[in-house]
Amino acid sequence: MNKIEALKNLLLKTRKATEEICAPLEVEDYVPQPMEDVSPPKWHLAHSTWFFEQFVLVPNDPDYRIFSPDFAYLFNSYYNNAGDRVLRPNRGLMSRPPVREVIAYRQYVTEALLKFMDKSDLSSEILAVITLGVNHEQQHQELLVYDIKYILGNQPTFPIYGDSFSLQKEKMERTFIQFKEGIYAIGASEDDFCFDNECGQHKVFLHDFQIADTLVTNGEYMEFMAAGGYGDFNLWLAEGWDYILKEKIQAPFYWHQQDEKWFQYTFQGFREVEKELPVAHLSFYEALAFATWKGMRLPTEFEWEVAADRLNWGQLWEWTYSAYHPYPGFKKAPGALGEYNGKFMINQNVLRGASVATPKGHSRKTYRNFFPASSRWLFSGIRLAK
Ligand code: AVJ
Ligand code: FE
Repeated sequence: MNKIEALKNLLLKTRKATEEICAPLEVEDYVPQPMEDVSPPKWHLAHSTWFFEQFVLVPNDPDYRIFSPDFAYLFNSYYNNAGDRVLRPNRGLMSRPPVREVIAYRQYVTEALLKFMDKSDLSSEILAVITLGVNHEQQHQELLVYDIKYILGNQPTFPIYGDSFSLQKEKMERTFIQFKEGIYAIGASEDDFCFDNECGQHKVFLHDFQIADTLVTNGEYMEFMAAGGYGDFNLWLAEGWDYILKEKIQAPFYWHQQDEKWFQYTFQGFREVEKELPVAHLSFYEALAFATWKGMRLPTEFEWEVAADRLNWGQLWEWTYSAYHPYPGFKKAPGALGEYNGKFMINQNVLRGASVATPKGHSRKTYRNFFPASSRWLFSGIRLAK
């Protein structure tokens, strides 16, 4: 199969997978935005489509006719180079266009892309933007999972989504794997697709370190809670302490206490917390307070990358104690696509690994995910280091 046929297959598979994630939803579930970080599923379906329309078809395909002149305003996320848009907190106000029109938009753009890709004169630059569009849609598949969980998991009835995206029990004994101090190569080699934020291989000096081969479990986290972890300011960063007081946080997100027992909302419904599962839905602040209570710390993103081949990873994104900053030699693309990652390189922490909600093949050991330290609705967990 040639390169273009392979990309067409991947595109089609990715477009279908996005719609499959939404299949268990009722039409009413596609619209609400219960908090600013959460986008309506309908918005994700349209925005991931607009990305291809705006950055592949409009600039490159003279035969393409725009589906609707309103959609750039409605479904542009944050690209100042692509013009004005509905502000993020207002995404849930759009009961129009209806879901069926967004589905039609998806089909229209997918078909136009496949036709466009049959033209013989596609440059490697255009193929790179289509590949970026596929990876972008995969990122939105994962965000869809977070957002669907938030939409369903904050309703009084705790509706069931289904068996997908469930966590597996961690191995019960933990080993700390040792690494020697030295100079290590960090970053993607750029032979295969990588995001701009992980490119620019460079060297980093690391001291001796040890890193856990398992994630922290619910059982261990309940010990921290029972020991008064949420009440001991000595375990917390000042910002984290202020945050848990202000938000009245006493447990991971989606946890609820009933008759001395802890329950959590999962995609399979409201269930008693299982001790052997990895603890999830924590802010960076909580992850760090737990590590501090253990007399340990969180790995840096560089330690994580050096250790990755010897770790079991992929259930939950792992908070690192590394700021999301550009690598040496970071190059920002000109124009709108330069806004993709670079402008967010401030006040966020890097997470490494992948989660059960990450599409297969999307992540890799050099992949840099990033969220503000207070984020809890993502599928995040804790790996200890020392
Ligand atoms: C990498 C998950 C932080 O949520 O904005 C989606 C992914 N980038 N569209 C985000 C993304 C552009 C990004 N995260
Ligand atoms: Fe996006």
